[in-house]
Amino acid sequence: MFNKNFKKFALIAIAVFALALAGCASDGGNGGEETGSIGEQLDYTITGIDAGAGVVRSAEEAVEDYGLEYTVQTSSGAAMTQALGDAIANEEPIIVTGWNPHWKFAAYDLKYLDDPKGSFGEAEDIHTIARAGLSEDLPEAYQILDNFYWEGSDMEDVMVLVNEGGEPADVAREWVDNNQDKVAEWTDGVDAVDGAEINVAYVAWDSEIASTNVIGTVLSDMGYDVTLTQVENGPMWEAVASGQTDAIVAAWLPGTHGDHYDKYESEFEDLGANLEGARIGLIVPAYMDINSIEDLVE
Ligand code: PBE
Repeated sequence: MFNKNFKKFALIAIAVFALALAGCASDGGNGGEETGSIGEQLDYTITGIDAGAGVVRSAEEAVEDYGLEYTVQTSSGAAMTQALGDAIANEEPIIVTGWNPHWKFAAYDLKYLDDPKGSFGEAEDIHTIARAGLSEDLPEAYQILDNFYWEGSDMEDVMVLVNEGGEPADVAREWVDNNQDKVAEWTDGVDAVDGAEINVAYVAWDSEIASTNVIGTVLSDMGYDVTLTQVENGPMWEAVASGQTDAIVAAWLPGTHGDHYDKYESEFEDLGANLEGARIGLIVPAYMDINSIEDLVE
């Protein structure tokens, strides 16, 4: 009897002691990764995307401008959103190079870090750029590209469905079918063609996968034989400047791609904004206890 009770007592004592230890670790500040500055927790890493992206270059500028100890780790847009999703699932800190329009704002509770030094510029527009001579060679396509204009919410609708597993071409088909009023404005007064070839280049950013597939579907419906060519950012600009591609709908201006734009400006034709009010910056989950890039200064 005594023996049994003693065993019980000992077990309870051990359990209480273990709980007390666990309590210390979780609110005390000496357990695992939840300790130290945000920089220490993140190994001073900002999760970037592809090295050619303007937002990565701006993030590197921010590191300079604010005197941060961080490095911007490059990978891809897909790797970034994967890392963001994993961090949020575990309620861990993460800082990503991000932008909108983007499905991640529909999927997660996120915030931009304030950027008082303006490393990421102001609001941006996304422009359509045509190669030199497109208006003479493919006048109908030129007209449609010139008319192409949609809202950030339109682009996000497409992005959300692609993120949920839809094939970009199928989702674009569905969007075009469901938004014939908008598409009719882009094709208004334009004659259909009979199989002329057109190439549109883009980078595999989720936003540009959406826009390029939509404009590709519209051009295809107008009779074009459409090829969408996926490239890196620098080569995309080179391609439209040299005439290797006919057009891009992925030009983020004036800041994000301003360097590429300035380099080739005389060699292509800027057809103006196809979307207004885009933005880039450093983005964190809303549960993180920081609000400004300045909060990363140590
Ligand atoms: N982005 C999406 C691109 C432009 C479109 C913001 C990732 C960039 O940073 O170059």
